[in-house]
Amino acid sequence: MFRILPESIQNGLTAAYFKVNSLRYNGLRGTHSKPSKFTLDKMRVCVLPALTDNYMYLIIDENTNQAAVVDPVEPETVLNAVKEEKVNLTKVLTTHHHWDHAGGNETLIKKSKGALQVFGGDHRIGALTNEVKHGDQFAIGDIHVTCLFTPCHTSGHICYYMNSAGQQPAVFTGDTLFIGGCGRFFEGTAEQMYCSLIEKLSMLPDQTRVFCGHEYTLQNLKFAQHVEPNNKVIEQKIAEAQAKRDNKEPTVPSTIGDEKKINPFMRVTEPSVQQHAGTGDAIETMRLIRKEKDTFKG
Ligand code: GBP
Ligand code: ZN
Repeated sequence: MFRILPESIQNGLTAAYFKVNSLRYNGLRGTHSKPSKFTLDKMRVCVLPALTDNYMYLIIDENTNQAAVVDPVEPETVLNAVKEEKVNLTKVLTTHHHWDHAGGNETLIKKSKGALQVFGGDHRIGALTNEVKHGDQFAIGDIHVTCLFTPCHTSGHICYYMNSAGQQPAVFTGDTLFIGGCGRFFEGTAEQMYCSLIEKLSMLPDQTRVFCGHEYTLQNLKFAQHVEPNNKVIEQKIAEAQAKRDNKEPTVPSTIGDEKKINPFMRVTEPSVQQHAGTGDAIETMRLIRKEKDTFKG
């Protein structure tokens, strides 16, 4: 029903494809991961590595050739990808105001040929044109986007949930949900992160692809294993992630279903995680494991 294949594998172009594209997108500079592409039926997602461990995402509706970019901190890389993919970029989706996510907005707008709308949930986001709140919807061609208000890492954090008639959805989670972990509580409480992760993101369909803001997977899974040493799915996910990182491949996307099996912050209602925290209360568990992770060295 649903197909998700890195296109390099799909097309049998592997190394050559990556080399050409990483040179085009990033010049000769080294990057933390190779750029990659995933086709979710009619929705194409280009994973664009930026800075030391950030991800930007170019999302393309293949029906209309309309595109949006999530957190374009490196505008030059984004514009090269737009040119390469021959798409019409019309929207910027900002997850939160931190400079490593929103810091490229103004330059991208100046350098971009067409007009761009900038979506986000916080006044501190540069060049904001469309302030959004929980439940707001808009479209990228035939792709439907729903805004999920997920405060805690920052007080105005938004995740973007996307689906396209009868096809596998995706969610862009910024610094709220990482693979195997979550963002630090810079501007919020354990109650808010509980609400964001358990009452909102966990309710999305299990097959929803998760594209997060940073490549933190291996560090996160080390902590996950410390919390649940007997969880075999974590062990499996570490092996998969390690194999990808050995090839400089991104570990995104995960799925909501997988996160519910491995991510301690998505599992604060589970007895095993509560036992580690030494409490029977899920919100208290959230508070305690986040506090422990703040200084966890692995
Ligand atoms: C690591 O490299 O493993 N644990 C990280 C350390 C998001 S970036 C870096 C870190 O703390 N990263 C932040 C985070 O939430 N990590 C989750 C975790 O440690 O479990 N940022 O760049 C961060 O949000 C930022 C920018 C912070 C502006 C504050 C301002 Br103001
Ligand atoms: Zn952040």
